[in-house]
Amino acid sequence: MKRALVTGITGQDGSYMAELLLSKGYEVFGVVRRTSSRNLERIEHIQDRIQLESADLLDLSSVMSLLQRIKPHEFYNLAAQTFVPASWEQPVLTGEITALGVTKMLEAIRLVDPTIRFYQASSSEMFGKVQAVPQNERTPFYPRSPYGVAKVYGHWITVNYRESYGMFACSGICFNHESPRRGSEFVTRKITETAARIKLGMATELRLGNLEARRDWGFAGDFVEAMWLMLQQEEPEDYVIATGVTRSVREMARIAFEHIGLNYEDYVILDPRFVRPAEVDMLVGDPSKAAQKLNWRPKVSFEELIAMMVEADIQRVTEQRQLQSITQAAQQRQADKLRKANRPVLVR
Ligand code: NDP
Ligand code: GDR
Repeated sequence: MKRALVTGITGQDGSYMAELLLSKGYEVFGVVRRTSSRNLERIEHIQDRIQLESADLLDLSSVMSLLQRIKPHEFYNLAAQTFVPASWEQPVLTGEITALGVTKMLEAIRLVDPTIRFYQASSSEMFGKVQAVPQNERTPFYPRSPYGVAKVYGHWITVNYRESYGMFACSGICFNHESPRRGSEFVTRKITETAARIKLGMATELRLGNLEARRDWGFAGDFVEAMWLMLQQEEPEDYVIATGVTRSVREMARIAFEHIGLNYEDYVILDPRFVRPAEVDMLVGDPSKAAQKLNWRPKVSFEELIAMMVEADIQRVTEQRQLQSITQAAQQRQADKLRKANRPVLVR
């Protein structure tokens, strides 16, 4: 039975990757970092089928001991500080995790077992101020944020370990990919979640930054398949993973609101707090190498992706609201009981 180690398993891609590996019969190990409260919502449904191990990208020895004990065949490095605006607020931490963290993972493999196959989660943010349209594996990088700069380092150190030590190390240069499990701070999920709250009367407005930014958005479930395929090839190589279609944030908002019968213009407010110090204006990938060599194609369209996310958020917000009203009703009953018994009531 093949064994795989996944960093970032509590994140969006980690959860889809774990599902994919389980479906292919792998024994799946996931790296979690210690937190004071539980953070396993995305993998709760598969928790009894995977093994969670404590380690951190900042701590080389913790990863080395894992590799010695687990002896994985494949290593998917999906962990990073992933939120671009946070990389201006915490540039050093972003560099330590997202850049130098990759060297630590590669060093751990080199020292423990250099035959372990390694996947690095590179990003279209490396193209930043784009030098060609569309972007492919040969397009020069011009990152526009501390996050993008850190990803360029992570990318080249992966190439370098492949060339220096002959390791099977690949980078997937992935364009934006989303899902109902996307973090709420990223623009797609922020839009679908707030649209759902507006529809259900729990919010009245949606504050956004640059509506004209364009991205190549795909479905995370499709993208993890490409990552897995890269590690099944005879030769380690880097691949652009994208849909090849670019859309603006404005279009994204329009389609999400239309899906629930609303007009985005009635709710969206431009808020300079969400405008970035340096912006990536337009990204669109050329996935032809992945199509030819991996036989990979995205299955979910942009419209299907938005519909999937909006529907999931409507269901989630409805459940939250029901839970809230059940709790409020129970509190009210308890207060009434105490009042009847002439006992003091705690008012919150
Ligand atoms: P998420 O933000 O959803 O998940 C990030 C994961 O990294 C979380 O599990 C987080 O753990 C973990 N992590 C962060 N810091 C550390 C650390 N020091 N040690 C161990 N684990 C850590 O990201 P995605 O799933 O969206 O992205 C996966 C990877 O793909 C990332 O490397 C990202 O940069 C890259 N990428 C993503 C794209 C996208 O569109 N989604 C596109 C291109 C690249 P915790 O839960 O504890 O915070
Ligand atoms: P990105 O994703 O920076 O491309 O990084 P994000 O969804 O945060 O932004 C996309 C574009 O939307 C514009 N935007 C806003 N963004 C956010 N978050 N909030 C807003 O209110 C808002 N208004 C407009 C942004 O300016 C930007 O142009 C994601 C992450 O997953 C990275 O880790 C990954 O590497 C890249 O995708 C590819």
